[in-house]
Amino acid sequence: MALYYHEVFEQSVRFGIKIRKTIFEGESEYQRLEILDSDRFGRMLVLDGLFMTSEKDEFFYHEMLIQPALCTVPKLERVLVIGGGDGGSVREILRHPSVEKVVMVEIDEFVVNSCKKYLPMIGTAWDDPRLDLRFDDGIAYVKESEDEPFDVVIVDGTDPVGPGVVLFDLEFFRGCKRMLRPHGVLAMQSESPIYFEKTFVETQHKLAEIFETVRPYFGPVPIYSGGIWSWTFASDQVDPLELNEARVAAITPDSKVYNGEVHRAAFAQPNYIRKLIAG
Ligand code: SPD
Repeated sequence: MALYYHEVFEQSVRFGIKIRKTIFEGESEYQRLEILDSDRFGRMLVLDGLFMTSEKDEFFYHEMLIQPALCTVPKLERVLVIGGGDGGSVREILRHPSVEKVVMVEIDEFVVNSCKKYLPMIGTAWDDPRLDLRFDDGIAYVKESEDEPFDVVIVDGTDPVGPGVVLFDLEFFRGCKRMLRPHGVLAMQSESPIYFEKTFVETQHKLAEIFETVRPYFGPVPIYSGGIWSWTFASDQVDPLELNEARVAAITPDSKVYNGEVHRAAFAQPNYIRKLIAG
């Protein structure tokens, strides 16, 4: 008999993926973690019953979270990642040779250790000497850290439920901005505009209170239901459509999704999204 794992959204939508077996399950003080093996997507990470990433589709998410910011920021040396426990984001960042240092602040060591063990095909850059991995509270870090500011801040968090809610707070966004150099760019995952419409819209509005330019961008992520996923780009000085063509050309041959055309297309806004944001 086929066995499906269902992500249930507000008791109105069920999205199911056929599972071969559970490889590992456990619980930290923050969340419940499962590593599943599926027919279609290979190994998958599930946190608190929500699909996070998978071996076969992770590039849709990680390339699009990282590359638009890194291919537009004028100077690219220091990058901060909040969250990102599976390692896909730091892998994408460390593809750029100009990056000198990546500070990754992940609250849950159990997620990183489990992903290192069971999803090594996603986090392939854990041993890169440019990575400074810290197990700490990202909210406190951006509020209090005395570290040198960054060229790019990436927020690779979970959905806005339980502990993930604070990653969508204005105060957190102010902290992220505090950690950015004046020419810096913030890029974050900003949820499904269909299922998390309120979070998506409020995120645009909150960021617009503190950044000159705020632009959502879109793409598919097959294991996230709703058809399209959103990320958001925010900066005081950088236009998201002014690409650093040399960086784009350098990473395009080894990217599965990202190239200059995909970048530009991702920033196109359907009319219903424009209306949502305009209120
Ligand atoms: N619906 C899931 C949204 C989770 C976004 N973050 C995933 C983490 C992958 N690094």
